[in-house]
Amino acid sequence: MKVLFLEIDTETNWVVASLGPAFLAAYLRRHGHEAAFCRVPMGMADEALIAHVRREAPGMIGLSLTTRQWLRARAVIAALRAAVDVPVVAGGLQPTFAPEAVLAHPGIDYVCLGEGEEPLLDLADALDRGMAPSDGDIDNIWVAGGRRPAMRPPFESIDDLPFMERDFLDEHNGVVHMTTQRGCPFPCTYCGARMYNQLYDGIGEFGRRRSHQNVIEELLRVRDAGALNYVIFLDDTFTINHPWVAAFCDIYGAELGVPFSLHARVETVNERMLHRLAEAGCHLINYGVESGSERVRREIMKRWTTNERLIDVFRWSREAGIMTTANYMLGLPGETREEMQQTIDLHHRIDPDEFGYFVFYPYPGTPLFHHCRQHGYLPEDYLDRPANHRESILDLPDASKQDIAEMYDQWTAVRVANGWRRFSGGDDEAGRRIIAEGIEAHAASE
Ligand code: B12
Ligand code: SF4
Repeated sequence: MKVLFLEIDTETNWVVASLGPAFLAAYLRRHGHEAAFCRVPMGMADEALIAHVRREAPGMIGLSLTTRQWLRARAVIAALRAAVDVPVVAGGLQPTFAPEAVLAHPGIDYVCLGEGEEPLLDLADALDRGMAPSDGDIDNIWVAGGRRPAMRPPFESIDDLPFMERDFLDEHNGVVHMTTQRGCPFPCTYCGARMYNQLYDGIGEFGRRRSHQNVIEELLRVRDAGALNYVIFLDDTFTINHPWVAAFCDIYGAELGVPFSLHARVETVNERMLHRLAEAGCHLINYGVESGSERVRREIMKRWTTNERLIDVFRWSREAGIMTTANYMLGLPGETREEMQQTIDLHHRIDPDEFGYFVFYPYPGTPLFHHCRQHGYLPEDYLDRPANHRESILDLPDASKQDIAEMYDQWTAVRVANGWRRFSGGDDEAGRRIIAEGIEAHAASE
């Protein structure tokens, strides 16, 4: 059977690398099925998508959904299903942690809970045999109108999974995406990803890592097939296992040595590791800073690191020759306006090369989602509102929507000043021009 995966874009100016579907497609192809990919960019007319789906004539549509994608996805699927009769299965974070809401939507026939390789294969096999599965037939697959299915354990050795299908990943100029692990051991209360641990609690260990050989083999294969110029490691926390990272640095440095970036938590790195990573080719590390208030991090987010540690790690990274990105959040329940200001103050002290700032949105399944529901901070119709990171969806007692919007604007001002400083090289005229061009390009893309 042919499974057509749709990637529902929610942004005009950047595209998402469809890692989940790239894994699923590889698994389906290994087992004799066909897999195709279709990006649904903003502005794509329903008629164009319908025509494309008719041409592809899939036996099933696969949707991979984060929370942000859900609102647009359900409209797209409604239009598609009105015209084409093809079963639709949805998987990923939103279907896994808000399955009832997703299945309540006409047009979605099945939801896959958690890891999708084996359940999707079972579903494709069943449909191929002409058997529409019903309640309880396939573990992890929740049939519309049925009951929550049993869960199978996570795939035991992720080395046994086939490598991602690169035609799903929108890669150009030898810049490639990689994952070396699944799962993150930390307990951050806002994090959608860490909820997989809970989903598999008592069923199997979700945290797994690939062997070095397996990772290097995939990269060598990419290099042999074309170009390999830069590797983006998208693991939640690349640096959690020091012996693994040390051996990786040796092997990667010797066999590949092309520059790479990764995500890390400051608690999981030290000066020595940063130097080893730099020698192996590490060019950029994305760190989650999240808040400048130790109280907010400790009491609200369950992140216990100190501001001093954050400042040290950014300095050590710079000294090792690694560029840094810091990510921040604002507008969490219980955070005051003063504490949001402390985040901007800390930003100036750690002085990263680049940064991102996001208004908090409570993702389904997370402790902060339940907290917001219990306290009435989240509006009843939250599923019908966009899940973006520019304005707050919450009605909070400690900071108003206006407070959060003003703090967001302050971040934007920091961004403009930062861009000016970085790109103008001190030349004011050049800085003004770059910012004007940037604003124009951004306006054109909205
Ligand atoms: C890499 C990454 C990105 C990349 C690429 C995203 C992508 N879709 O691949 C980039 C940088 C572009 C990105 C951007 C953003 N991201 Co991001 N990202 C991640 C990250 C770190 C890893 C994703 C990954 O590697 N997955 C690996 C694959 C194998 O796992 P998977 O996607 O879960 O897929 C498996 C199963 O879910 C299932 N499955 C998935 N799809 C389907 C479909 C079908 C049909 C079936 C049957 C099964 C199935 O099977 C797959 C294989 O087992 C996750 C954290 C995480 N660990 O999930 C955050 C995460 C997904 N991102 C998140 C967020 C918030 C964002 C942004 C909104 C950030 C921002 N503020 O701008 C944007 C917007 C993305 C969007 N359009 O929604 C949140 C989402 C929370 C939520 N509930 O929606 C996460 C969970 C981070 C977090 N800590 O909370 N992100
Ligand atoms: S460290 Fe990152 S991926 Fe891990 S639980 Fe915290 S936010 Fe999630």
